[in-house]
Amino acid sequence: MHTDVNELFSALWTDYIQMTPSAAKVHELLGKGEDIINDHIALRTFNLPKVNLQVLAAHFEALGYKACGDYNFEAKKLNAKHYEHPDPTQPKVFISELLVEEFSPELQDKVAFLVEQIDEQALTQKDFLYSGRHWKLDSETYQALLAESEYAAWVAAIGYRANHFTVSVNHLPGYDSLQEVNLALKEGGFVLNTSGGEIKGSAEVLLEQSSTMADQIEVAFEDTKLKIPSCFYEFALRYPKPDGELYTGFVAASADKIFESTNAVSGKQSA
Ligand code: OOG
Ligand code: NI
Repeated sequence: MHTDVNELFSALWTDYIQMTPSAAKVHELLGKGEDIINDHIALRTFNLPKVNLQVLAAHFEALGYKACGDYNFEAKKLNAKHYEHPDPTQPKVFISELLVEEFSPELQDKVAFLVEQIDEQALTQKDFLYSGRHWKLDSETYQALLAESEYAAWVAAIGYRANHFTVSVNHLPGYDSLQEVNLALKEGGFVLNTSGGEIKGSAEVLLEQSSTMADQIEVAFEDTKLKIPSCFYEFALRYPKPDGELYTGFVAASADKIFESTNAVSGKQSA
């Protein structure tokens, strides 16, 4: 496990921009060469005891992070929690897990077979949260998982790494609204997730979010290579609560749509 928060996020970022070439370009466009404050990052996993949400969370808890909110996504069959660090300038962390037992016996067997292949020791190693895939995967298994759950297929193919980083628009110089950020992104040629509208949430729920659609990158399977969705970039604007402090939670209805940023863009799915 890491002993330094900044070192962990820096390693997560290095891995993330390798998986998400557009993220470096978005960072340059919005940050104009300066650092950008991250609102949060997100990670995904399966709820099997060996690799569940808690196993990932332990890496953040060791750095002082505390669980702050629980979320459930009934249709997608996911649970999630968010974590906060005592230093509010550190990114929040959103971790979700797939409720594997709610899927077909076939999916359950396939996921169990992947998870069995992880070396137990790897789970607590420093680099686990950006270590990618720990199993062999063929394209047939990927497609079978994809037919039942886009999320299951994503974790199977992409593995353990930041699914997205999120620009804190509150801390982004030169932009006063999420509309302005979205406009700059579209003018820059980036494709936004329009599920549930370009902007998810509102001032009323104290959080507005938007995101790019995940990059499509070539991923190697046992039998072939496929161009599939990797990771995306998110943008968040938070509003103050009645006590004047910015809201720090998430909004389940909005998160439900953000998950769809890794859906395949039609016509661009295969290599
Ligand atoms: C997480 C989706 C939810 C948010 O900020 O609401 C989310 C994911 O896609 O893994 O990131
Ligand atoms: Ni997010």
